[in-house]
Amino acid sequence: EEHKEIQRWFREAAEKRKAHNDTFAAYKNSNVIVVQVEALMNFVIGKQIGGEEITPHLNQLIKDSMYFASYYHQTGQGRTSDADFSSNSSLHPLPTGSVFVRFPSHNYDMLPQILGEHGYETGAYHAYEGSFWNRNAMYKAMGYDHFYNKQHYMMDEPLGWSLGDKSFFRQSLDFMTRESRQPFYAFLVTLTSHHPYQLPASERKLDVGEFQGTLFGSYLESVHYADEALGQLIEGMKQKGIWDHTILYVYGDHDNSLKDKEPYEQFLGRSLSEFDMHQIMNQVPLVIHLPDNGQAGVYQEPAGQLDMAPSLLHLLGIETGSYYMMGNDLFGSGERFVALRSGAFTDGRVYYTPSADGLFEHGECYSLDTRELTDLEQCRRGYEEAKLRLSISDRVIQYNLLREYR
Ligand code: GP9
Repeated sequence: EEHKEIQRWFREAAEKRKAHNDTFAAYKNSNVIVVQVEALMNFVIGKQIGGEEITPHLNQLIKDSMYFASYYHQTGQGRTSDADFSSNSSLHPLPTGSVFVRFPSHNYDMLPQILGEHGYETGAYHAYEGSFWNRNAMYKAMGYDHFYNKQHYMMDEPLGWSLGDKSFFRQSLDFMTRESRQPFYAFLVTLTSHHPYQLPASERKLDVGEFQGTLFGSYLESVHYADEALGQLIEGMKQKGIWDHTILYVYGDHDNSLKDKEPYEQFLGRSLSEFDMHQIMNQVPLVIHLPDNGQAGVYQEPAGQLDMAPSLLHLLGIETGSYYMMGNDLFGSGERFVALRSGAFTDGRVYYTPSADGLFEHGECYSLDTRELTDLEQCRRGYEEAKLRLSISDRVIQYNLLREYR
C-alpha cells in the first residue's frame, strides 16, 4: 500500500507538471550553465548602500532575464550539498545530515545523468577539496562526465577558503569551452562569499558605511565581490561566443547564517516582523537568462530549488513524466507549492511557519496578500501536503525506492 501511495503521488505530480506550451523544447540543445552562489540571499537584490548597488551585475542581468522574486532555498543540515542535491534531483534533502554523505550510492533521477543520456557532456565545477561533502563519490553517482575540483585549478587568486570566484569562473569557462563538446551542462558551485565573509582590503570595494567592521558588513562586501565575478563570467561567455545558445541559471544556495534581526532592520530602514525575517532568511534569488532574452520579467509566484530539474528539462524538450521528481515546472501552468525542510510551506496564497515541536496548532499561518496572520485553518491542507511530500522524499532516499521502481 505504501509503495502504491508513493508511486501514485509521483504519477499525479508528473501529470500536473505536463505542459506542452510554447516554451516546451524552445531551447532544445542549448548549453546550460548553472551557478550555485554561496550564501547569496534575495534581500540584497536591487538594493543600494551609500548610493551604490550591492549587486550591480545581477541587477543588470535581471533586466534581460526571468527573475523569481519569491524563490526559496529548501536546504537542511546539508547546506550547500542540500541545495545541490535538491536542485539536481528534485527531491527534498534529509531531516538530518546530507544525502551526499549518507546515501550517495542510492538511486535518483538526476539532471546530469538525464542530460548525459540526451547527448550532453556534463561537468561539475568547484575549486575546493573534491572530498568535501563527499562530492567525489556523489558527482560520479550523479552521472557527471567530469568533476573539476581544487586539483584542476591554478591557485592564481587565493581568497578565503580557496580560489577566488573571478579566477574560478575564468578557468571553468576555459575547461568548458576547451574540453567539452556542445551542448554541455555545467554546474558551478562558488565559494568566496562563504562565512565569515572576510576579504583582503584590495577586494573590499563596497563602502558599507555604518556596517564597516561587522559580520553583516563583511557579508555585503563579499556578495559585492561575488556579483562582480558573475559579471566577469557573463562577459567571458560573450567573448567565448556561447552567450546566445546557453541558458544561464543562477541562484543562491542558502542563507548567510546571520540571524540577528537588527542589521537587517538597519539596512532596510524599517522594522521587521517575524514573518519578514522568515522570508528574508529563506528566500534566495533565482535568475534565469534564456538565449534571446526570452520570458524576461519579474515573477512573483513562489518557486524553490526542487524546481530546477523539471524546469530545465521542460526548456530542453525532455519529458519528465517517467521521473520521480517533486518540484514545480516553472514554465508549466500547474499550481505552485513549495515546502521547506522545516515544514514551512507556501502555495502562493498563504505562508505557514512551523513551531519547534512541529504541531500544526502551534504554527502560524500568514496571508501573502496582507502579510498578516490569518485563520490557521487556511493552512491545514498545505501543512498536510508538505508533511506528506517530505515523508515521501525521505522514504525514497533512505530506502532506495527508485532501485525497486525502475
Ligand atoms: C565547500 C562549500 C561550502 O566545498 O561547498 O559548503 P557549506 O559550508 O556552505 O555547506
